Amino acid sequence: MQLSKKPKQPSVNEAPQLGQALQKLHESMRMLSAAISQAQQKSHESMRPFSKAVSQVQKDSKDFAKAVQEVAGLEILEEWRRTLLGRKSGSLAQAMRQMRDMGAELRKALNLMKPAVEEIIALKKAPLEAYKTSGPAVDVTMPGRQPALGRVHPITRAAREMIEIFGRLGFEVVEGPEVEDEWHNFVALNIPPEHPARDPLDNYYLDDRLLLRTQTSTVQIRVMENRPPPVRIIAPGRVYRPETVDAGHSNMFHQLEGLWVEQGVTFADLKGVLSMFARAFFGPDVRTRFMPSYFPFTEPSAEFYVSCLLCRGKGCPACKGSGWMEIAGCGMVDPNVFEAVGYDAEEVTGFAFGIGIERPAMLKYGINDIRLLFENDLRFLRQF
Ligand code: 2U9
Repeated sequence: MQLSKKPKQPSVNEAPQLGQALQKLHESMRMLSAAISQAQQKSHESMRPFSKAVSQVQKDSKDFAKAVQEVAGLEILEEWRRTLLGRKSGSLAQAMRQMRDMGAELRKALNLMKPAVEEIIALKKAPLEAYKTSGPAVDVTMPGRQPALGRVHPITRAAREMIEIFGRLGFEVVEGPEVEDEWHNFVALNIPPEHPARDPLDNYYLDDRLLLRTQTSTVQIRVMENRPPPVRIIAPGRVYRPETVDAGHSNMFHQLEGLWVEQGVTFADLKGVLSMFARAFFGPDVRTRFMPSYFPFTEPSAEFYVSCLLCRGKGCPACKGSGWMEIAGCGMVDPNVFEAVGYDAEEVTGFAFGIGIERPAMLKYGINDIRLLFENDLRFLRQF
């Protein structure tokens, strides 16, 4: 935190010189007391004309020495200056005017006392004056500012939970580029040139070769191109598709795709992994079902549903009365995909799945509009 350069409120006995000046004052007070008692023993000093002034100095200097450390205002300091050094009525000033008649000891004591008092007043005055002209730098009585703590975005939170669950099942996280070529986004995934998914209007092409990836399968293709089986990986990340944005659709969203390739991997393993995932993520009571489907990169293919979390399967507007919500697509990796990456489809089998992260996150955290996730409105984000 950058503090202003204003002086801080002067504290008692701040300057080290003040301590020394106070010692000098005490020394002069001791000398004064000694000189007074000496003079009293020698003669009837108390009857001398200056004795009244001297005892006033003795009293005032004692009070001053006691009080000065606590003085925190210029007015009070000025009062003390007048009491001791004031031209007309200051007790020390008056006593010094009568010094000619005094003995050497008394004179010495008063001569030491005057500069000590002056020094103390000057030392106290400087910070008080600085404080008066510029005010306090910090109001130490104010409550401190609450540090603004960041929070984990609900998408990140959901992705981390998913990664953790698949991690327990032995899946490794892999990442890859968001700008892809047609080979990794389409060709290697068995999506032929005439397939509607490759329509330029359904993709964000950057030029005639590159596009923003539409799925994170591209990362899994890259892994298989670079290492032999077995692989057991998940690829979380952003994907892009031109969509009309509404409460349920965004043109950028997040996916977590999984791939397990090894000798003897079956559809039963796929069902087991996704069912375990659903129970771990949504709770032990969630029910699951697989429905036949079609994707170019898997054969056979299925859609994976969980019982509606809002109506618990009874049927509501959120699940369009069906009691089920689709959260993933999946299937056994198509042999053409294995061929594209140089894996032997006679040797290994594998399953793959794709989970959109937004939908399960919205179901789990009770978010009814996908746009809330990307508007960065703090009133929304602070709720997580
Ligand atoms: C490789 C081979 C096959 C991944 C798969 C799906 C089915 C799927 C959707 C779910 C919701 C996309 O986010 S979504 O809109 N995904 O339906 N994804 S099978 O299949 C692969 C992946 C990698 C090498």
